[in-house]
Amino acid sequence: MSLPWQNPEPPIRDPAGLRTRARAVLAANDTGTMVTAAPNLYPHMWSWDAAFVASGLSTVSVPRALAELSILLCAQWASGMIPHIVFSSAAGYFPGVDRWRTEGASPPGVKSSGICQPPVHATLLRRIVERATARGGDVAALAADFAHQSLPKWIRWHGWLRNARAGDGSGLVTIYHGWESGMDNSPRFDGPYSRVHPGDLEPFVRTDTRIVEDVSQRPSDEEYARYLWLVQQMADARFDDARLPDVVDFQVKDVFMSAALAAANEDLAVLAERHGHGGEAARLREWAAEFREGVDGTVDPATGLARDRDVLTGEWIGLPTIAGFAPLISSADPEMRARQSALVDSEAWTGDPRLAFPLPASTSTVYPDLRPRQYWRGPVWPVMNWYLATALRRHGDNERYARWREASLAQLMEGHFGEYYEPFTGEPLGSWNQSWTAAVALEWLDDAPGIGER
Ligand code: 2M8
Repeated sequence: MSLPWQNPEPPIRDPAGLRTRARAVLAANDTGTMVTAAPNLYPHMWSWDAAFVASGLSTVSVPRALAELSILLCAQWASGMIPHIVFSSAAGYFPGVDRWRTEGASPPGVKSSGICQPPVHATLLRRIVERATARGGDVAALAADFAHQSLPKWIRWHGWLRNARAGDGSGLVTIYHGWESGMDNSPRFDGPYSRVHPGDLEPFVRTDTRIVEDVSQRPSDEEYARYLWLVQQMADARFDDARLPDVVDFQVKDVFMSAALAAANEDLAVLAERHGHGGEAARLREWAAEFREGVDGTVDPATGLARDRDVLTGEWIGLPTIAGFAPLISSADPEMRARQSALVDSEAWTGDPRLAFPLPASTSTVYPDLRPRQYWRGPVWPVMNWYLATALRRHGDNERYARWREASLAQLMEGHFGEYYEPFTGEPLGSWNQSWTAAVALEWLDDAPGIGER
């Protein structure tokens, strides 16, 4: 059968073929200094993409993986924040650095955005270091040295999140833009965005819809106007952490980001103990506990899903999105984990018989306003599935991990390395040859023991 998105490349026939092609995608997206998030749509480094990319790269070359994280760390702000975009010299992405007006705030010589993304880095760094340690020799020594040298920077990053974004002790990170969540236009944010009313917005011309020609796969112009309005509000306040609560029209306690931070604090504590910063471990574990409890406390007893909270209205946001499974990343409560695991297997999620592959979509496939082709409103995201699966395995769930691995590899054999996939047909959508998709393909294939299992 010829499918409309059939790959012009020869079909991938086996895991070895998938590995070769995934490596080729990362090599082609490598500018020599950074692996861009995607060839055309995203010609720069994105913060959480870089962490997944580094992990995938470490299956090929640990030094190259560590170099990727070094570039990201070079862009860390004096406050400790790691920006969500580190710009390369390429043109063609909007909003570019000029729109962000971060000069003077970002380190000298670095062009960056002024907001952040989910803190998955320490979790993936631990994975890279453990992989290198298992290999032994020079690579192990290099990774240990990198961990030792970079730990203070990762700790400052977590400290900034704890103090600037969760200083209220709620164990929940505040985001000031949907882009900070990484799940830009998820229905989670429809309520908060409905209260963002762009004022005197500088005119803009989008580039993304020139590259993804089927505009229904991307956010609408109305959504973009709101995104840019928030950028303008923050740039006008010079991204001053103390002023943001007073000036930004979008403020959400992000449960998924908080779970990622809880897990990453645990991982950083382990790295600190193993690599010469043991005195920091207790503080990192306190943060881990704070965010773990914060996330557990959001779970809706009626649905079993974790919720975000709109800071400006005080309302819970309990929509059925993949973020509702945040406790699978962070929770230590066996009952909570069992309930969430049963839920993820249900017909509203991976048990939906209409799915092309039994993998969780970004929004429940039975949600009445599901948009199966539109970005974070319905498609399946390979990077999310791998991240969640590794969290499941870390907590001993080898069975579900194995099932998701098999389904993910079957999905990826299609060969486009799509940014996201239509859940019912398996059509690759958004950008093709997306770096983090290639990276997780390499990780699934390598199938090293889970973090913390060594
Ligand atoms: C998407 O976000 C950017 C804005 O940051 C965009 O749409 O232009 C999201 O999927 C985000 O999570 C991801 O990091 C980025 C690059 O892959 O693209």
